[in-house]
Amino acid sequence: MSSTESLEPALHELDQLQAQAAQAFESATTADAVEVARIEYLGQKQGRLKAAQERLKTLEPAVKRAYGQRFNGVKQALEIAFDAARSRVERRTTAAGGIDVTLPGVAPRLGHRHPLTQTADELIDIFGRFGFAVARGPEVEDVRHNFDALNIPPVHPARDPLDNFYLSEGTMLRSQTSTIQIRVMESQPPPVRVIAMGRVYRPDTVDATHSFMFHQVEGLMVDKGVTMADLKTVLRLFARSYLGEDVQIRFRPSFFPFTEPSVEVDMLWHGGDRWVEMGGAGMVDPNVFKAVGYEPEQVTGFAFGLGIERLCMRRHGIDDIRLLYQNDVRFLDQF
Ligand code: FA5
Repeated sequence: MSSTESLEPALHELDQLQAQAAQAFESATTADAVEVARIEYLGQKQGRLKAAQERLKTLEPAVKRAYGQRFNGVKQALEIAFDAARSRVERRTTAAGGIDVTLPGVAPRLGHRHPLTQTADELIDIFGRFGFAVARGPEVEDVRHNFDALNIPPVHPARDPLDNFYLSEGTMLRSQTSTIQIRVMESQPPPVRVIAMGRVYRPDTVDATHSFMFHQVEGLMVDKGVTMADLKTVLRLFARSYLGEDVQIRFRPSFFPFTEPSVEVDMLWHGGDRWVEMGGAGMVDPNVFKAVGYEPEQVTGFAFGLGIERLCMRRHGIDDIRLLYQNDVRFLDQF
């Protein structure tokens, strides 16, 4: 074998080594990857540069010099490539305030709507299909909308300071969404077909089905010839849509100052062993129509107010209303 023959392949391998090492250092984006490349190419024991140096000993004296010169060039290029890679990943790390931005990211935990929000949205959907639009009203109310216009006179026990959250002489946190019936009728002539929902506040003692803050959905339909049969049909259809075809509801005679006649609506609780009150309802009292400037001889109407928490609890088999307010993700994750 002549000296030129053995030199050419050896030089070619040196060129390849340089190209591969450059590629490895350039594509390393983390400190760990740079270290892996360093060990492979510049490692003192088994690095590929070391192996190329060992090869020098096996070459004939005539070609040693040429090989040695090329080897020195490759060695220098590899050291420069390594230094560049190392300072590049270090810069990235410190630029991000000590955080290694080259590490895979932490995927954000995706949340979802609270079960009460889901319930509210579904109620809007169902009543929307029955032709009910959505109305809104303020949580801080005046006593006219919470009581007077609803035919609840100043001496009525429902106005007792111990049963309400008064903010001042004439204002309070609304105790029912029936306030919005008044606001809607004040702002438009009949016919009316709306639902309204939101938070209401009462200093009730907290237990499994009572809270001092809860949500109600109010319904109001006013037109010529609206009857109690319409009320019962709408509530039955609603209960079946939201709670399932097999749900049982019952109507009990009751009293509200703003409806006449009035009923209480109960649903058979999950487990089927007891009835739980879902809401109150009735035919709008003529005095309410008078208070908002409607003509009681011309129109009739029905109204209802249902507890959203209890509907949500019945639907999902939740036993305690307090679970809905604790924001424990182990609970909320289930819906
Ligand atoms: C009312 O609030 C009437 N405004 C309903 C009404 C509207 C009658 C229109 C006639 C016409 P009641 O106080 O019964 O009624 O409350 C209605 C529903 O709200 C109850 O059936 C229950 O489902 C829910 N509810 C009442 N108090 C609480 C409470 N402390 N915690 C959770 N839900 C409650």
